[in-house]
Amino acid sequence: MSNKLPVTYKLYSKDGKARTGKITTPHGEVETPVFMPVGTQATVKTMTPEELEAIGSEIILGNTYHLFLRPGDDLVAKFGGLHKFMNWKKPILTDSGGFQVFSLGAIRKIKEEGVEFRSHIDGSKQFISPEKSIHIQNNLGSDIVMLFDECPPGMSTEEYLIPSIERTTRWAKRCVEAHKRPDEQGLFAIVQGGIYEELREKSRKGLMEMDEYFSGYAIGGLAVGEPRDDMYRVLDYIVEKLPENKPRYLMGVGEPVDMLEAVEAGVDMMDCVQPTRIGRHGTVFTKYGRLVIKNACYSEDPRPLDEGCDCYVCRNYTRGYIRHLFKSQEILGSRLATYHNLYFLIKMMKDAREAIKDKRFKEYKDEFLNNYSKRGE
Ligand code: PRF
Ligand code: ZN
Repeated sequence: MSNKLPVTYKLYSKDGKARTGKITTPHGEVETPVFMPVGTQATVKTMTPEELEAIGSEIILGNTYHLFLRPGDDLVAKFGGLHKFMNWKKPILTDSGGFQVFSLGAIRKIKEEGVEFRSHIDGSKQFISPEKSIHIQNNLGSDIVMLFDECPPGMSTEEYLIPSIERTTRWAKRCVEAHKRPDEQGLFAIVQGGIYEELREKSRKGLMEMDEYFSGYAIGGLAVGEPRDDMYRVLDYIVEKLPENKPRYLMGVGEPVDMLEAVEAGVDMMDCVQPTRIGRHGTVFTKYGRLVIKNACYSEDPRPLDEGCDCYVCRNYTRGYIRHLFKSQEILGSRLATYHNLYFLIKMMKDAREAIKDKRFKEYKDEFLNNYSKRGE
């Protein structure tokens, strides 16, 4: 392996612990902090790659678990990898399957070797090990490959977490050894440890012994049912202990309030299915909080979804029209709401970057949160 990692980070500026920077990958650059739309099944649901580019997405996610089950990573490799398969030319990060096996595969058995589960598609018995997860991700050809980890439930006890962290650290070593394309795909390690600071530190230390192989670090095992304050406390504790010259990625967090807290603690990357999922079902983000477009009060509302938004949807369509689309179960409703929600979070992160550069992040965050909790409309 050459000593130059394929994914690198350059720090631009700091305001407190919040920071701006740039990640460089084989498929281009990403300005951070960044929100990453989730494209579980080789598509960000309802969005074409051109639309994703139009709203300023610089990187998207794919999922090892789903693509392994369908259409299969060998098939994706035959198309030249995930970028070509789905016609997305910018960076892709793939999650390892560690989390999806736990949240979707109803029947599962965790062993030293790997995890047994049943496919959510046909109920067939399946197995993913650290080596297999990396093999699948090598086939998918993502720019950033996540290590195969265990994500325990948010309220797990220390007795449960200690052996779990130790196993995740042993799995990390196996992932590093199994990685066949270290010059083309960067590896990100995942710090676990639940809500306990000592255990977060234990996980971080174990992983950082292999730091030379890692292009970045993720914080896993948060936003999985623990109280909000515990999540904020853990972030405040652990993020600053990660290497300053590598990106830090908070996995599975997409609620605006949590995202800004995370940025304040020094997080650079975040992803979540929430904006696309709630959008498809008619809930949209606005400056003054969430809005459920199906509600009767919007039937004659001539305003855009969010009066403060300048996205394509808000420049061209009314609440009344979009409500009609949802009531009539027209696909365009889901498309427009998804488009706006993703734009909203990407714009929020862009504004956060500007605020950090100008050393006024705290003011930006307080103003955003003050408006967001108003429900004034
Ligand atoms: N591990 C992995 N993916 C994840 C998580 C994790 O802990 C989470 C937790 N919020 C979301 N996605 N591999
Ligand atoms: Zn909009």
